[in-house]
Amino acid sequence: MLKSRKTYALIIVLMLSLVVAAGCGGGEAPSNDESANGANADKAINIKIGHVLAPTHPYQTGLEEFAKLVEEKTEGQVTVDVFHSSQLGNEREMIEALQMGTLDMALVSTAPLAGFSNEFLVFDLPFIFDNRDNAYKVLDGEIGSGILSTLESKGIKGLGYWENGFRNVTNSQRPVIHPEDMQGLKIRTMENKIHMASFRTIGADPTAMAFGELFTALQQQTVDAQENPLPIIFTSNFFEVQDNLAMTGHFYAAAPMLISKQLWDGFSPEIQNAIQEAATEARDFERETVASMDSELLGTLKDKGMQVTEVDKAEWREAMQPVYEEFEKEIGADVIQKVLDAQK
Ligand code: EAX
Repeated sequence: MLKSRKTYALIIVLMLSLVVAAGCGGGEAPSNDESANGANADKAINIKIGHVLAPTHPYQTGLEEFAKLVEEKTEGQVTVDVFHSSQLGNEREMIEALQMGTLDMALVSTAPLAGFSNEFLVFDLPFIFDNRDNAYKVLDGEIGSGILSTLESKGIKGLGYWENGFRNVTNSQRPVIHPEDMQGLKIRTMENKIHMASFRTIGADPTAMAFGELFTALQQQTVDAQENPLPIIFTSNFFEVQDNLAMTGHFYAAAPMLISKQLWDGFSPEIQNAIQEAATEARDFERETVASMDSELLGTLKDKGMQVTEVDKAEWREAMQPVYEEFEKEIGADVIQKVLDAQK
C-alpha cells in the first residue's frame, strides 16, 4: 500500500514538473518573424542595432535620437536598443549577420561594405569628395541610392548614409607633412582594398584590421599608425597612443544605416515609413554633430598633447592618384566620372 502511494506521489510530482517546464520552456527571445509581423498589437517590436564605436561618438548619440523618433512615430509599436563598442560584432560580422537575419540593424562605414557589393568601392577612392556638402549631394542623390539598392539582392536594405567623416592620419613615430613621410610606417586600415592600395602607393605598409582590435595594436605598437576622423580619434582616446596627427582628409567615410531585409519586408508600410523618416531625421542630426565636433576637436587634441601638422592636399591627391588607374577597370571609368561630375 505504502509503496503504491509513494509511486503515485512520484508520478504526480513528475507530471507537475513537466507541466511547469512546458510553461517556461520557450525561453527564446521572440524571433524576428514573430516581432516583424507584430504578432500581437500590444507587444512592442524590439529592434537591436549595433555599431563599433564608443558610447560618446555621434554614431551612438545619433542612434539614440533615431530610437526616440522610431518610438514616437510608431506610437510605441517599435522600440530600438543601441549597442556600441562592437558588442554585436565587428563591421564585417554585423553585415554578414544582417544577411542571415540574425541581426536586425547596423551602422557601418562604406569601406567593409565594398567586400559585399563592389559598387561601394567608388566611395572609398582617395579625395573623391572635395567637401561634405558635395558628399551629401552624391550620397543623397540618384548615385547614392542606386548603390545602396545593390545590397537588396544580398539580403540588406539601406536606409541612407550617415557620417563617419574625413579621415586623417595619426602615428607614433614622427610628424607627417609630405606623402613620402609615410615611407615604411606600418599603418592599420579598414578591410578595404582601395584603402590598402592608397597607402601602399605612398610607401607605407598597410594592415587591414577590425576597429575593435585597433587601440591595443597601437598601444602594443603592432602598428605605428592609423587613420580616422577627429571624432573617433578623440572618443576612442587614440591621442593616448598616437603623438602625431596629420590633417590629410584623404578619404571621406560615409556610414550607411542598414537593416536586415527579412525584418524590413515583415513590417507594414506604415511602420516602414516611420522607420525611414526617423532614419533620415536622425541622419541630419548625426551629420551636424560630426561636423561641429570636427571643427572643435583640433584644439582639444592639441591640448591632449598631439602634434598636429597641416598638409598640402593637392600633393597627397597627386601621390595617391595611381589608385584611380589601378581600380578604374573594376569600378568603371564612367562611374568615377559620374561621381566627379555630380559635384560640379
Ligand atoms: O565605422 O574601422 C574604422 O576605422 C571605422 O572608422 C569604424 O569602423 C567606424
